[in-house]
Amino acid sequence: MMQELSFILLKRQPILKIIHGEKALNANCLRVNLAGLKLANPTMLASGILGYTSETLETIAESGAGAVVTKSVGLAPRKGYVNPAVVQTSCGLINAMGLPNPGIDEFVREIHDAKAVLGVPLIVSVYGFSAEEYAAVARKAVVAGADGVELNVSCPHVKETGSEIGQNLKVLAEVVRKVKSAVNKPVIVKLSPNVTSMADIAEASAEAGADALTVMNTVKAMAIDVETALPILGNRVGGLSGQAVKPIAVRHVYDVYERVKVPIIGCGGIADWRDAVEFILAGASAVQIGTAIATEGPSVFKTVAHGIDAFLKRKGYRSVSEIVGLSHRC
Ligand code: RRO
Repeated sequence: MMQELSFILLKRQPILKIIHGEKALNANCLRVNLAGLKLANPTMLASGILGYTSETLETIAESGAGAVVTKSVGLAPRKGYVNPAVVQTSCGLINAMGLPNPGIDEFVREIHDAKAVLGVPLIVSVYGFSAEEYAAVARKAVVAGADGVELNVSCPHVKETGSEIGQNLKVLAEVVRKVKSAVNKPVIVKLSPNVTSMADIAEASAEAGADALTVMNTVKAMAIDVETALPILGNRVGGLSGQAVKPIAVRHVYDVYERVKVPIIGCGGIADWRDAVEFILAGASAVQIGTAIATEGPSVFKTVAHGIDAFLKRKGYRSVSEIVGLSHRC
C-alpha cells in the first residue's frame, strides 16, 4: 500500500472546519476555462498529495476542488525512497518520496475508476527518463481517460528525470513536442524553482507547445536531527512545500506571466483565499493546493473557493478572469 503523504505525520485537524454551501462553488464568477479544461472553480489538487487512488481523488473532488492532479506516474513501478520520506518543519513540509508509483499499466485502472466517479477534470501527472517515455506514459493515461496531463519536469531529487530534464531547454522542448504529438488533450508543464531562470524555461515550454504551466514544484531543502547529527530524510535531501515557499512561488508566477501568454497554474503554500487571490493577481488562472490539505483538511478547497467568490463580489468583479494578472497594470 502506497503511503499517502498527508497521512504520514499529521495530527489531523477536524476535516470540516467550516462547511460553506454548494452555491458559491457553482457561482458563474468562479468558472475557469484552463486551456480547454472546464473548472467550476479555480482550485485544483496538486500532484503528490492524496492522488494515488480513485477513492482519494473522489474525496478531493467532493470536497470542492475544481480539478484533480494525480501523483506522478512513470512507465515502470517504483518503490520510492526509504522512510522517513516527509519531515514537518515550522514553515512547511520537506519530502523526498522518490516518485513511488505502481507504473502506468497498473495505474490505468485507477484512471478508469476515477473517471467513472469524478465530476471534475482528471489530470494525470507523468514523468519519464526520456522524451519517448514521457510520451508513452502520457498516451496510456489519455487512452485510459485522463482529461489532460501534467509533465513533471521538476521533481527536485530523482536522478535523470524531473528537474534534470526540465533544466535542459533542448531536452525539455523535445519532451513537450513528443507528448503534444502523442495526445490530443491539454499538456501542462510543471516547472522547478531550483533553476537560474524559470522564465526562460517557461518560454521554451510554451514555444514547444505547452498548453499551460504549473508554477511551481518544491524548493530543494533538508533538515538535520541535532541529537543524532544526521539528516532526517531517508534520501537526506528533499523538497520544501507549504507556507515558507509562497512568496517565492508568487514571484515566479509574476515573472512567468510577464514572459508567456499560456495560462499559469499557481502552486506553493496556498492555504486560504487570500493566498489564492494573491497568486491570481500575480498572473495565475488557477491554483493548486497540496500541503494545506494536511493542515486544514480537504475542506480547504471549499473554503478557498468560497473566499474567492466573496472577494470578487465585494470588489465588484464578475469573474476570476477579470483579476488574472491585475497586479501587472502599473
Ligand atoms: O515523489 C517525490 O519525491 C516528489 C516529486 Br515526484 C515531486 O515532483 N516533487 C517533490 O517534492 N517530491
